Amino acid sequence: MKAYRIATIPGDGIGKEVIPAARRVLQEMALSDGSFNVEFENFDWGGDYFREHGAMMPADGLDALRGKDAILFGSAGDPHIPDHVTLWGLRLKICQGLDQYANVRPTRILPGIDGPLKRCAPEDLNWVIVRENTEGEYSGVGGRMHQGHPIEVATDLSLMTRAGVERIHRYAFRLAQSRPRKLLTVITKSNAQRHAMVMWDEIAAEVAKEFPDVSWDKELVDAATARMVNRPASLDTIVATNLHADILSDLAAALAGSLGIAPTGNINPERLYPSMFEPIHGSAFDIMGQGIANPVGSFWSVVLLLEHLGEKSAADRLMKAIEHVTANPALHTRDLGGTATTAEVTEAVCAQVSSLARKPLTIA
Ligand code: NAD
Ligand code: K
Ligand code: MN
Repeated sequence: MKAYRIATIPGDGIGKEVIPAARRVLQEMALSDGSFNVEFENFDWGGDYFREHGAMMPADGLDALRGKDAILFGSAGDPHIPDHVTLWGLRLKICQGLDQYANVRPTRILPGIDGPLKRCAPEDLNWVIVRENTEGEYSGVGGRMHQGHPIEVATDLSLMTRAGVERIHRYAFRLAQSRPRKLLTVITKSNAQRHAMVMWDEIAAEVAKEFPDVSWDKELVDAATARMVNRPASLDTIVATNLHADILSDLAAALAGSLGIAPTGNINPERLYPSMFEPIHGSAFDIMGQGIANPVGSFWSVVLLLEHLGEKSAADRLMKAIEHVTANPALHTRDLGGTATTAEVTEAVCAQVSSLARKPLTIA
């Protein structure tokens, strides 16, 4: 039997609550599927590790991840450590170190969940945002001079390479091509950012020629926020820079009902390195330790992980189980206006997963 080696990195805050829940669900998937197995290795990296060792993860941590088939990640962010230290010390280190350059973020309105867009039917909001995940505004290039003095200067350079931009556009066009509507919107800000973003636009137009069957358009990032609210059905696949997509995808998640639902995959498309799957949310300091975090974003991330491993039928079964559970308001956590706990939602999804395994799938 196939055995997948999965690394789990719960990290900080509610990551420690939702990733054990996701691990339980993935274990249940394997047990009830019967055709594959999962071997977990847990890494307790993050804020606690930092307090003990002075780093978010060990220096040779990436080596421990390289041999895995996939990684399940929670969140980096601790109330007592600056955010840029936790993020750069763990999540960005892994994404850049394992060249997970395509960050893929699907958004849909799941059954039973009301987004704030009351006039929007679920079929009118079905997006996937592709985020450039290794360079751009988060290249890490920059510095501070004369710190604390009146003449202080600080920079964070948005560094873009032709190779980096070309590969993310090609990934996005290919993804758009694989979806029914074959529609791609390229997000830009080339009116104000006249060097890197102009190159971004030019390369989009070049790559577009390889995909004559994909219709594409361009939208400035600020206008894109309004378009997401006013004309959600005009969008399908979206490609944006690291910072722009970071912001747009939190908006997308909120429009679909909650930040607690949205999943993502940090993908190395060439499969030279393992890809990493995580909910898009962070440590949620305001609710951590209470057992009320919504685990759906982590479960949907397991769906993406299973798809990545080629376990399509298991992925479909888990997605059906998630949708069955979201359709029941009694199983909504507080972010969705309900009172259910993380544990209750986890149990319900596990029960549904094994009941779907026992009977043949029916078309809803
Ligand atoms: P956040 O996503 O942690 O929380 C924003 C709001 O959404 C909070 O009110 C929170 O309660 C709510 N929320 C988020 N996930 C939820 C869930 N599963 N269920 C219910 N409610 C949920 O964002 P933030 O407050 O801006 O950041 C907190 C920390 O997390 C910071 O240290 C930040 O740097 C870090 N962070 C890490 C990642 C990551 O590791 N990928 C992503 C975002 C933020
Ligand atoms: K996360
Ligand atoms: Mn973010």
